[in-house]
Amino acid sequence: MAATEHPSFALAKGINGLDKIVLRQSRYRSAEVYLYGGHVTSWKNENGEELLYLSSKAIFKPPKPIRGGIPLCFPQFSNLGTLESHGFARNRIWEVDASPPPLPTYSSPNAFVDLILRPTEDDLKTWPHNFEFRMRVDLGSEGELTLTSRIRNTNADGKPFTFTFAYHTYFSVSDISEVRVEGLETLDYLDNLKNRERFTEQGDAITFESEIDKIYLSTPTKIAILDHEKKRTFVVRKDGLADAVVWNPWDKKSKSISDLGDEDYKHMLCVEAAAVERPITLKPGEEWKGRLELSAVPSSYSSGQLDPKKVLQ
Ligand code: TA6
Repeated sequence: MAATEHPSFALAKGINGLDKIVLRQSRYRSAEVYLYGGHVTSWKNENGEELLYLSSKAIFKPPKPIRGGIPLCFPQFSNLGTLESHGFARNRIWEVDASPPPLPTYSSPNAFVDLILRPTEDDLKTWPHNFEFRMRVDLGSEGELTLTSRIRNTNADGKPFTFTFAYHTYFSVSDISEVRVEGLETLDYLDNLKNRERFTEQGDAITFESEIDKIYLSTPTKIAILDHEKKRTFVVRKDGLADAVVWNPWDKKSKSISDLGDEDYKHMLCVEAAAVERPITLKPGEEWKGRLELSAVPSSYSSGQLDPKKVLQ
């Protein structure tokens, strides 16, 4: 599988011959992004351990979105509009952006790639707006993974457009019943399992014992996912994305999702940096930026309780 080397990334052939980008920071620290969907499918730490969940039943064949990794939901989150669920960005072929506008690099030496998506003729029939969606995927020297999206309205007809957005990240966890999410306590959320009715979260960390599908509103910019068994904490930092979606289909719903293994819900959790409650409107020439930074840190448990203050500082 010959890879085409570039100073900061390698272009290679992935599953079903789909083009993918490989970012390397060291022998084991790596990340992979498919041009199909601009989709991060792998993020590995210094021990070569996979940090993202990717379904063993994932279908790498357009137009089916890839199940797992980090799907991009744009220009519509879920069924909040007339388009297909989660919009079309995740099942379009993206390109490597040869001349991206400058953006600070987070890692030195640089391991990053710039991708770009523009609407197809077909897209313009269903969503009649011209845009440039640029995304930089950056793998940092400490293994942190940063996705920076810049969406520009390039309509020539003076029309603004409005969209919702999410980085639909699937984290790999050892045992969902042993996982806690810190940083969303006491927040209001819309419950997708109850017609998006609005509720307020209880005061303690979120734990998991059944299906969950909640949109937390106006969250802090940092959220922690504590994997007790792996003594690992994922820290999610986000900018320009006010909300966070937490999803686990649990056993029954899993059986209705063909490209998800029946037992896989035990080893995955979606915590998605999102802009849902207040859709983003851009006039022609305007640009929105949404940044997601993921890091995985060893967590020193005492009594299974990790001091959220330390993590979320
Ligand atoms: O982000 C949560 C959610 O909207 C759930 O409602 C569930 O449908 C999930 O996304 C997966 O959606 P998908 O279209 O990828 O099957």
